[in-house]
Amino acid sequence: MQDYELNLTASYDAPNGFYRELFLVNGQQPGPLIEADEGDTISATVYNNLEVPMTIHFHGIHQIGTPWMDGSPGVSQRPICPGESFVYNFTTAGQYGSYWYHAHTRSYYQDGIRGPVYIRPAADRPRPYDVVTGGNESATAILRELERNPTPLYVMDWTKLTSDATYYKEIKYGLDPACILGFLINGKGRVTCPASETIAAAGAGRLEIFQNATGVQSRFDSLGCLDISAVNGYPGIDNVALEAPGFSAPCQASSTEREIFYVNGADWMMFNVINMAGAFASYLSIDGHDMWVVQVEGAFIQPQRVKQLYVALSSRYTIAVHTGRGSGNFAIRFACSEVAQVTEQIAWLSYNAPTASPPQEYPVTPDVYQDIGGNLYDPETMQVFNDTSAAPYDEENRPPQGSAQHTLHFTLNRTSVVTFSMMDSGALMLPEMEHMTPLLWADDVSQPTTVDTGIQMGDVVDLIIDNIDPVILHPMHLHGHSFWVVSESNNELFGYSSVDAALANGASTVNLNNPPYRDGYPVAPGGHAVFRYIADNAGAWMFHCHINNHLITGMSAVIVEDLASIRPRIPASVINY
Ligand SMILES: [Cu+2]
Repeated sequence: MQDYELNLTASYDAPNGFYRELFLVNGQQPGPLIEADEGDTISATVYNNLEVPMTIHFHGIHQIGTPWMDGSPGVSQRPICPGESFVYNFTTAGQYGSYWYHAHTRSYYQDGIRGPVYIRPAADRPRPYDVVTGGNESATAILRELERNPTPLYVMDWTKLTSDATYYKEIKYGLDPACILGFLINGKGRVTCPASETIAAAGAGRLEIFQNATGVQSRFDSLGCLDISAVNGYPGIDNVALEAPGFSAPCQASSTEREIFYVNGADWMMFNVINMAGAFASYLSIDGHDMWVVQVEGAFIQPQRVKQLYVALSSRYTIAVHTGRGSGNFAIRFACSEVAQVTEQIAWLSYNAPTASPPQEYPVTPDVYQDIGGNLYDPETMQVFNDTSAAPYDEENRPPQGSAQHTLHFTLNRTSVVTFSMMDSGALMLPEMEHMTPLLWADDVSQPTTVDTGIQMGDVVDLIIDNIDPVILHPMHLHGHSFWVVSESNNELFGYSSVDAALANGASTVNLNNPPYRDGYPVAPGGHAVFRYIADNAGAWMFHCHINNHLITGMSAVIVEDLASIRPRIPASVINY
């Protein structure tokens, strides 16, 4: 049993140079690492010393047999009220790798309630390190050792206002809060204010996408935020920047600390990369270094050697990096990948002695692979990570063939400036859901965003997801399961009623042989994805977009799975909580 106590408090601080209220876990943000060996039980007692209701979701942990430990308010539990505590207790059996935990009430994880979880793989899991090292035994042994304690490399977004303040402005003024004050890396970073020509050059591609989709001419402000006032409900402002309507404050630079990773003589480093952001995905590259992606969302993969990794929102990747440059300082860059903003944060990979003073200059070297918009300087020769071909290294981890027992269809759609739906009906999950009797034991589970098609244990379920928005990508996350992405496209809707129908018509997007295995996956604007999973976990499971302001303005559903078999086992302590 791995025992943890998570003490949630509010504080006032300036991680990137600008003071605001924020939330901490055990006095820090992101929160402390929760670690275990595969098969261990984890117990985490959460003390809510905030003034807001809270639940903690262990993202990617399946909660097999303990759906009431999933931390979904109104679905798996009642929120932990201010001043109260709750014990999360669950097994890690059958799961290994990199996960995270975060607040699942409102958008509070963007205020700081987010932290990593790491489960060391069991000894008998097949590892792909030989592929990385070319069979060099000592190097393989080094990677095997590094795997015990990978270095944290967590990216998160940071805003000037709290998430509640943002939300209320969003609703009051009809503003899409699509502008952040910048990323943090491991909770650190600074605001830089690139020259307007630099922003314009890096953002040219996304400006064109926006203008083609909306017919509206636009531009970037000094924070790199796209002026989207023409498609917001509140006209006549440059953008929101999460400051105020009327915002037009110029970018102010800060000089706060950046994260530094000292190589310290090592030949290899291994990083657990986690996108803990609430709004934006990013492109990761490390100046002068290739990245070997070896693990994605709890499964080793056939390794890919790349210069750039698209880090989907809420997703986790483990990378091995050969640190053979000998000297110098190299930037680790996270550049926002979304249309809405050009912004970059860096950390340092340093060959200096840890006692030397930290590097200060903004790095521009011949080894830079991407600009502040994440555009590669040489896209012809620079390999990028390919999610589609990232099948699990374990060849037994393949989807069931044949027909699914249940095919559920979802349409990702912006139904107004400040509402987002994933139901074909356009229904929104309502905010008050968080405070209703949890669906796990509610008398009536029928709601406009509940999907109950009589899924029984062992059934194969296909989720067809069509994204009909012309601009916005939605990173979709399923609770309680991992799934195989058996079809995807970034420019075509699925167009069939089922995977069977697609196969019968020779659809080239379908892959039942060696698809990626994930618990979250981005669905591109105008594109689709089909997730296939086995119903092996009775419960009521959230399925939602992980962009916080989409989630809390409606883009969420609950899939009911054989509730009858699990209800008699729900502990009284959870129901009566
Ligand atoms: Cu979304």
